[in-house]
Amino acid sequence: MATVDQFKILLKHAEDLGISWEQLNRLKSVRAIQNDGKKWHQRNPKVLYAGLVVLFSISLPSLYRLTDESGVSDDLEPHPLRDWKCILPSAVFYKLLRLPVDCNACKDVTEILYLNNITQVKFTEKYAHSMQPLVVQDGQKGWTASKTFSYEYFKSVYPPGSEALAHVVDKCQFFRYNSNMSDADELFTMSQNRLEGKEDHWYIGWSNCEGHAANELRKHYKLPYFLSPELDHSNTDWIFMGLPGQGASMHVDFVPGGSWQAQLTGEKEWTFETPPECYGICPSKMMVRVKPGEIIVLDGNRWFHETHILGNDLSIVIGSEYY
Ligand SMILES: O=C(O)CCC(=O)C(=O)O
Ligand SMILES: [Fe+2]
Repeated sequence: MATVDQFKILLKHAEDLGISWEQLNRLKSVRAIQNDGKKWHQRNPKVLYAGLVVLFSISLPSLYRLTDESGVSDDLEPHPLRDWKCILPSAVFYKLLRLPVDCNACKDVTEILYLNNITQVKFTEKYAHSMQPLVVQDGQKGWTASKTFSYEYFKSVYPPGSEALAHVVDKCQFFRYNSNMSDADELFTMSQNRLEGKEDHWYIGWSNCEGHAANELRKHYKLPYFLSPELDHSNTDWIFMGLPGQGASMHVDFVPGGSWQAQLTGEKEWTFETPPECYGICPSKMMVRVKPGEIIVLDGNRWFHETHILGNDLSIVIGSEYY
């Protein structure tokens, strides 16, 4: 077999004889020698690229499990996907990595539908897995949450210095959005002025991954009546709370299914934007104002969405996922 140096000398002779590099390159034997001289990654760039993509897709979720997944204790079982809702850095990666939406799923959606008295069968068959966003106006029938949940109530469920609060701070997810607030500890020790909107704006969300507090909260709400128990696989619920003004900025979720969110106090405006691959096929933008007593149902994995709190009241919602 020729060494690299011998090969170079051969090339030089060929050049002296007026044989061009292109002509030489057409010879199979020359291409084989060139290939022999290359490192494995130079010879197989496509395999290398595919491997990197697979590795990245596998390791990204694992990274998030290590750093962000709620450790769940007591009666709440951990679920690898459950607690990924709207994780901001992941949302940025997910925007790049998400699978393209099949635009047939949104081509017939023209507006957000208002429904009342919808049966579990109809909801499951017609809407549960669709891209049609809904507002179920009688969704909180029989709940006491809208009368009970307030900033003070949550503070009493997670009193400063309590184990419940420590657990939430250490193990549950906390989304600060644009608020300068690092965890639930800070949420419940903010000044009265900030609480009342006389200082910096605040809007946050957290997952109720701590069993005892979750059980206390659940005395006041239940699985929305239109959701069949077969769709109820998530033990973790989410609370989003904050002042009138900006809520969550535009993002897509990375959760196992559709989401429901019950508006307990205040009014929240949702803006939906079509995934870019469906521009011109699906509605580019839809907006809806959700009022206390209503439940919005949406597929946040496929619609880009953002929220704003309108009116004068503190917005408090409870929600979860179904699949
Ligand atoms: O309630 C909000 O402000 C945002 C919630 C959200 O993005 C979601 O439920 O996916
Ligand atoms: Fe979201």
